Amino acid sequence: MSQQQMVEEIKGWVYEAGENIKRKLQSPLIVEEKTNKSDLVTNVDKETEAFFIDKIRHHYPDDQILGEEGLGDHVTDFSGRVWIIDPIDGTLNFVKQQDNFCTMLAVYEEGIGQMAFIYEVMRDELLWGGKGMGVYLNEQVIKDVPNITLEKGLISVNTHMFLNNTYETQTVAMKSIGVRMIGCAGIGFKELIKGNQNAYISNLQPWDYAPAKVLMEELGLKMIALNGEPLDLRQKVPILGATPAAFAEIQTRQN
Ligand code: 2AM
Ligand code: CA
Ligand code: CA
Ligand code: CA
Repeated sequence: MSQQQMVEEIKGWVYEAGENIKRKLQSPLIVEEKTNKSDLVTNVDKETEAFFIDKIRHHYPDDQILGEEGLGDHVTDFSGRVWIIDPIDGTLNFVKQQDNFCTMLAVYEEGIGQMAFIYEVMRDELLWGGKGMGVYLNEQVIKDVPNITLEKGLISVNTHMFLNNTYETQTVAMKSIGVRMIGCAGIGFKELIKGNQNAYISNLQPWDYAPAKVLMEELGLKMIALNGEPLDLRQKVPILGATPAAFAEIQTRQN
């Protein structure tokens, strides 16, 4: 199967997952706390992860699966093909707003991103693409992302990092024209890729940033770990995603 055919197949799964999520929002959610009151999981997170895993196991039985809710494999080794799933990204928004969340999926091979899907279900906005195949917003190709400077754009920062001034995020944010805190990593990166923001900074798990990394690399946008470590899909890291111009300015401030 060609990369193009595989992408079309996965897009079908993502749209189907979106339809299921919207339908399930019409019934009461079963909500559980994970580590604290702002770290939640619902039946829809688990059911959506199970939905993707079922599709992957059926069509690609030899592949490894890393899913946030733990229904996949215990992946320690990123050799071969690995699927990375964030079934509901922005669960707190999903529970409190029934809006501002995504469902996300990435396919990596030998640790290198090949395809990615960030679907903002309630806006019916699917950002998708792959290595060497370009990036699309629904059916519209994204050609060049405007290289917005730190001073001329809006920046998106994780609330905790901003309030604690981690990595001088307050100083960085004050240089920009405004700060946005949407509470959903997928949307943070999506707005950067759409040219609506100059950067996004947050403490993230692999499933939060893996899809955006594929799409951003394809578009020449920058992503690094702010702790200076190489990006490793095994752990939570402080992530900076940015336009090249904003990246250079923020990097200078870190040093
Ligand atoms: P999630 O909803 O899939 O857990 C919220 O600021 C954003 O950060 C969301 O994209 C959320 O993803 C992510 N996030 C990562 N680690 C988190 C945590 N421990 N608690 C809440 N949100 C977390
Ligand atoms: Ca979560
Ligand atoms: Ca997430
Ligand atoms: Ca999630």
